[in-house]
Amino acid sequence: MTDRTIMIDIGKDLFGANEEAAAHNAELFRQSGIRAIDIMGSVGTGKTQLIEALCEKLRDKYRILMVAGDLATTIDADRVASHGVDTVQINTGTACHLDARMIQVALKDIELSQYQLIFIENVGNLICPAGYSLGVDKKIVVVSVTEGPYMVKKHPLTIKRADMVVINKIDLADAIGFDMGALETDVREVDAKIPVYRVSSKTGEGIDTLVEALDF
Ligand SMILES: Nc1nc2c(ncn2[C@@H]2O[C@H](COP(=O)(O)OP(=O)(O)OP(=O)(O)O)[C@@H](O)[C@H]2O)c(=O)[nH]1
Ligand SMILES: [Mg+2]
Repeated sequence: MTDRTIMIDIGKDLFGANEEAAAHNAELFRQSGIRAIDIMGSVGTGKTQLIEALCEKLRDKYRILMVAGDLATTIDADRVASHGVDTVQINTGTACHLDARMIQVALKDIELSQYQLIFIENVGNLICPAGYSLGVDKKIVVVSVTEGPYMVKKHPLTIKRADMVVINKIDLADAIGFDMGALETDVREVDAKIPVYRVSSKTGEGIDTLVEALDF
């Protein structure tokens, strides 16, 4: 073996640096008195709609900042801003997830102490965001009934790293014959203790229970 071989521990270099930045964010949130929530889920699962529904319930009680992560556009930040909530859009270009450093940069010029709550909408997919801590208090995974029955089975790691699962679009379940009980069983097989909530971010069904569960 040549003595010029350099062993690179990708896990340590990449994820280690991210964990440091995440710890920094967590400390910043703590000092500013902010609760931060990372919302992950596939494209179109209803992350933005859920944030809109939660903002409607919570905006009179808390000053909220929403950070939207997308490859391109300000569509999601604009949607949430229409509810009278402050927003920041991060366009990741090619990156399929947010990381802790992106959050640092996005919040750099913002007076955080004016907020009590930050919703971070991660880039839409159930794979990449799971590996990158952002320094938040809670990670919510959103799966919806329109994505087919295997979303949980196919993404166990993402479920394992989450604090809560939200099954969204329950208003459509009957129409497409979706078995929500089976999906919940899949979640339980990955993590027996993780809380699961069924909601329709569109009709508002289940949102009050979710707000209570989030302990606001
Ligand atoms: N019927 C129904 N439609 C929903 C619900 N939640 C979201 N939608 C619709 O589903 C579509 C996608 O919702 P979004 O909130 O944009 O989904 P997203 O996860 O933010 O999507 P990306 O940011 O593109 O990854 C929109 O047309 C929403 O109106 C729901 O509970 N019920
Ligand atoms: Mg969105």
